[in-house]
Amino acid sequence: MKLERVIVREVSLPLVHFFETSFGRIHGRRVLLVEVRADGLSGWGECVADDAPGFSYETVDTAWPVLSRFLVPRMLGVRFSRADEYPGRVRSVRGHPMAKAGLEAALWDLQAKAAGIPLWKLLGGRHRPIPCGVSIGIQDRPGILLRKIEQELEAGYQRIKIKIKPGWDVRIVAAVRKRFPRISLMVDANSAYDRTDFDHLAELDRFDLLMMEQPLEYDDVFRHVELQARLRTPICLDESIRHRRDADHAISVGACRIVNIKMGRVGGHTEAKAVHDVCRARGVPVWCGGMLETGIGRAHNVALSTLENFTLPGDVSASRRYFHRDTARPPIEVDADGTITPSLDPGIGYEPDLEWIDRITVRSRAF
Ligand code: OSB
Ligand code: MG
Repeated sequence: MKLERVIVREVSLPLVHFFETSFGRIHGRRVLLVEVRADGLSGWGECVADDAPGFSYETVDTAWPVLSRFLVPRMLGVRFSRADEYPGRVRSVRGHPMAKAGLEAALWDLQAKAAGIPLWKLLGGRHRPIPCGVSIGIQDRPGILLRKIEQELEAGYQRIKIKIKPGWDVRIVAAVRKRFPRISLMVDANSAYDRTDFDHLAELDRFDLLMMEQPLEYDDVFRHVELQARLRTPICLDESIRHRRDADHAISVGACRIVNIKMGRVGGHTEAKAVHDVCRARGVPVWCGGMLETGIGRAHNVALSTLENFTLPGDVSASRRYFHRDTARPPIEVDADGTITPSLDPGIGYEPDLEWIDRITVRSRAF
């Protein structure tokens, strides 16, 4: 296939409800959608970089020029047969995994469509229901959080993750546990703590949490080793795992017992598969993280989650939790048992809603 055209669109959507992490509160989402065309087919990907450099140094406004100037030109007009050739072509571009992943995702979708098979199959997954959890942000009051948890449990979600930060942690988790003694519960600190907080974090051990996600700085694997040695609760790393070597190193030194895989954070499906494989070989379970994706990105996450070692419920949930109208059709929905069954259609298995995408596009560039 020869890549004839690449279109990058920035879309902007309000969130149904604000989302707050230890980085701050957001009310809307800007994302880049990447479309690649060849042989009359279109492949779609989503770049998950955010408006602000909180979770990552990347933003929408860094991903745009990196895609335009350095990534798209390396693929345009190129004859390609396999999406996993792409990482080699962009290897000389340092970093910027989210920008890279957006384009790579579109290439995987295109390859799967050209082969007439679902993306999950091309990635090496198995058709099975994907267990889903939800991530619930920091709220103005504990009562609001309890109500939200109740709603999500009623919708069938299999695991609840709550965001924590200093001042919204032990007291809040205690209140949640008191109200919901037996649910599968975990916390995500998004790097909000440091080594002076170990005694405080150890207080969370008594709540029987499924895991504690990324308590310390993204570049501090060393202190995660010390913290994990002190905790009964498994540590799961998110921000710290940038690629397969990070996963290998973190597991080798005992910095975590679980790994969160986000295609955007590690630079694309090829690297995500490699991280998955490293973890599987070491007996470390993984789950698919989320970045408040719209439907296109969510569909990719569903496909990735069909790989064998994705054994824990992911942050792969219904689009309507975040957006009034999705970029994909049908919108990504979760069954009453808290699972998503992957589509059997070719590629990502969902259609981009072009009319809606046009309406929410704030800039676009065709190459
Ligand atoms: O750390 O997992 C995270 C959202 C934005 C940035 C980072 C994270 C998150 C979430 C949301 O927790 C997960 C979702 O998409 O539902
Ligand atoms: Mg996280």
